[in-house]
Amino acid sequence: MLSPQSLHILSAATVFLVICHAEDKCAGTPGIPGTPGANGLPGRDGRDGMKGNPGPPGPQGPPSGIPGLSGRDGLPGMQGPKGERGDKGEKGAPGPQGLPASVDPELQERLQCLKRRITSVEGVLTLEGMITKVSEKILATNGKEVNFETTLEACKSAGGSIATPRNKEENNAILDIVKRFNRYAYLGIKEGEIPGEFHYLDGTPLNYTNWHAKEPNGKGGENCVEIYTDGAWNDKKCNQNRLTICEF
Ligand code: MAN
Ligand code: CA
Repeated sequence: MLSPQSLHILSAATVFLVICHAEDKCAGTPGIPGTPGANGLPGRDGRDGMKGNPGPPGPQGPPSGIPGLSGRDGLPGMQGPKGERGDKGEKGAPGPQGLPASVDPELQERLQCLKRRITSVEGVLTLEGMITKVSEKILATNGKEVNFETTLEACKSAGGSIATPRNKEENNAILDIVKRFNRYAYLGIKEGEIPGEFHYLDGTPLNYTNWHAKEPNGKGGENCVEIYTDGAWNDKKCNQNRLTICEF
C-alpha cells in the first residue's frame, strides 16, 4: 500500500510526463495547478531519548509523619573494666566417702614414694655433713656463735628448737657437731626456781644428765647449760656466744 506522500509525488510526475509527450503535437496553455493535497497523517513516534539526570531532592516533608523503623544495631563496644568480686558461694555438698588412708593403695604408694625421696635427701645431707640423724631427730648447725636467747630464736625461725640431749646417743650426736666445729654449744636445758635444779625448756625434769665433775656449781648464778668438746655439761651464764645447734 502506497503512502499519501508517494501518491502525491507520483501524480505530479505523471502530469510532467504527459506535458513532455504532448509538447510536440499539441502545445496548449498550462492548466491551473490543482489544489494542494490534504496534509498526511502524523508520522510515527520517534525513538525514546536518553535518560535525563536525576532532579534535585524535593523539600522536606512536614514533621508529622510516622517515625521510621529502628536502625540496625551498631558494632559491639570495647570490653568494660572487671567488676568487683562477688560474694563467696555457699559450701558445696560433701563428696563421696573415700577409703581410709591406711587401706587406700594409691595413697599408700604416694606415701612410700615420698618416704623414699626424703630418705634420699637425708642421705645426701648426711653425706655432705649438713645434718646428723639420731633417733627420730635431725641435728644441724648454721656454724654461728650467739647467746642463749638468740640460739632459741634462730632454731625456732628455722622450724626447729635448740638441741636437747635426752639420752647418751643424742648427747653423742650433738658432741659430733661440737667436735667438728671445736666450739661449745648451749643445750635446751635451764635452771629452775631452786638453785642447782635444772629442767627441759617445757619445765619437765631431766631424765638424762652428763654433768662434768663438780658441775653444776653456779648456785643459781649460771642458769644455762653448755656442752664441752668432750660431751660433758657445765652450768653457764646465758650471755656467752656458743655454737648454734638445733634439732628438727
Ligand atoms: C668457769 C665457768 C663455770 C665453770 C668453771 C669450771 O668459772 O665456766 O661455769 O663451772 O669455769 O672451772
Ligand atoms: Ca658451772
